[in-house]
Amino acid sequence: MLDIKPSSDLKSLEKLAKQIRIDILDMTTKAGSGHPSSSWSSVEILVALFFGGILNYKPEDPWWPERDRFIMSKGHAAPLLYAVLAQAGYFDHEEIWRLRQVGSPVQGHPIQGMMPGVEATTGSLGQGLSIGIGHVLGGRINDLDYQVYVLLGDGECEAGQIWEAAMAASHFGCDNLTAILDYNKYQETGPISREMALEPLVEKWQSFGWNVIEADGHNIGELIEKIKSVSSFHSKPSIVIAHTIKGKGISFVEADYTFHGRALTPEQAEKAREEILCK
Ligand SMILES: Cc1ncc(C[n+]2csc(CCOP(=O)(O)OP(=O)(O)O)c2C)c(N)n1
Ligand SMILES: [Mg+2]
Repeated sequence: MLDIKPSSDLKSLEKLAKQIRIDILDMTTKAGSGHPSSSWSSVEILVALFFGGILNYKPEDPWWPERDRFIMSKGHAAPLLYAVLAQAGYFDHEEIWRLRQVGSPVQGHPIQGMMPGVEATTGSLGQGLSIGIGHVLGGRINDLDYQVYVLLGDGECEAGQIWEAAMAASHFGCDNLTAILDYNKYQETGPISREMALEPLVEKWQSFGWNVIEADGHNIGELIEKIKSVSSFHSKPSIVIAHTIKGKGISFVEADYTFHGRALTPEQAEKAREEILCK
């Protein structure tokens, strides 16, 4: 555990990102399963949101009505979510070692109510943006002023429900909704460009009535600045298209998309640890 407060300086946040990469490695290697490469892809995005002074939350009161909502729509990256929630103080860090154990609340995909801080049950891809819109509309009814953030995968954006939600969000003027797209250019079975191309992606989201910003998804400072900047856009939802590398930080995982959905062997894990710690 590192002693990191929300809004820590950039050097501390980078150190935290490294620690979270190690936690993801150790959790999935111990479990012998899971999605480490998908988790490593979004580390800096979650560090920016939770520790870069963007999300307003109270770990001691997880259901605080005015909290900002964070929905991990790409739910298979659950190891990352658990590692971040533990660092944020939602639960004891030791809990993360129960990942994927039979009877454990630290399930392979996040389940709302099982672990504090898990806002939504996800893992069946395509649903998180719709859940986010529900929070926006619910906040209006209840006169609550919060921001809603949804992390999407690019393969996930091949699901039709995403585009139905994209239409709905602009129709309902959800300007307190921000999607962040982990654009690592790969899904489970191969490159997005081959499986079902998304480009031209900026134009697509714009044509659905969204404000679109692009960012380097591994640059914490840039992510904080760009995600914060969207609050100045009124009447439209926003999306930050974050360019990332699947398996970021571990060369042999970055180079091989077939690592999706499998843990590293103990030997590979030692090599990965050296790479993470050396960078
Ligand atoms: C509705 C649905 N279909 C298929 C799957 C199986 N599946 C799990 S992860 C994944 C690929 C997701 O790719 P992407 O959104 O790009 O996430 P990444 O791991 O690259 O971050 C698929 C197809 C699923 N979880 N849900
Ligand atoms: Mg992807």
